[in-house]
Amino acid sequence: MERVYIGLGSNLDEPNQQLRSAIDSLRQLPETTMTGVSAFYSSESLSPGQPRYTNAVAALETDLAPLVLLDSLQTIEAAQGRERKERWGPRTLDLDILLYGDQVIDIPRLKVPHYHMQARPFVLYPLAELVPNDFLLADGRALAQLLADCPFVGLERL
Ligand code: PH2
Ligand code: MG
Ligand code: MG
Repeated sequence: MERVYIGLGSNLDEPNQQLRSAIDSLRQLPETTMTGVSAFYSSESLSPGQPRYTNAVAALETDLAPLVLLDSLQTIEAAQGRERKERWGPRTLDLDILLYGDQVIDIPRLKVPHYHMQARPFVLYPLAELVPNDFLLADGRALAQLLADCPFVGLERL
């Protein structure tokens, strides 16, 4: 079993409800147990002119291999109406593998730890709710240091 953290995001079609549906679907994944879910957080989109996002992080214990898990997440995204048109377009549901045990993965389909997570308060603060204070990412970076470098600005805890 590997401990995995999934970032959830939505900024279309009732984002809070999209996240609740996605959490239900994550709970149903085979060979997987959900061990925690953060609070929901609202923030402006990083892409100007888009609706606000709701974000959260879920903790899973899973026997699904990384790419099998990624396929499962993309199936859930598609079932909730995710359309892949432009990169960084608005989306009904985005499910990102943030961390997969202590693995560092760098292949075209999947980069773990998730790229740019260190600069995204809507990822780091919900993640911090689910892990110990001395938590280290797979690449050795301390979450506490990333939080110190990424102020809680523009985030609203729902
Ligand atoms: N995701 C993006 C682009 N911008 N902004 C917020 N607030 N939350 C997101 O999850 C987000 C974003 C692309 O994945
Ligand atoms: Mg994303
Ligand atoms: Mg994504």
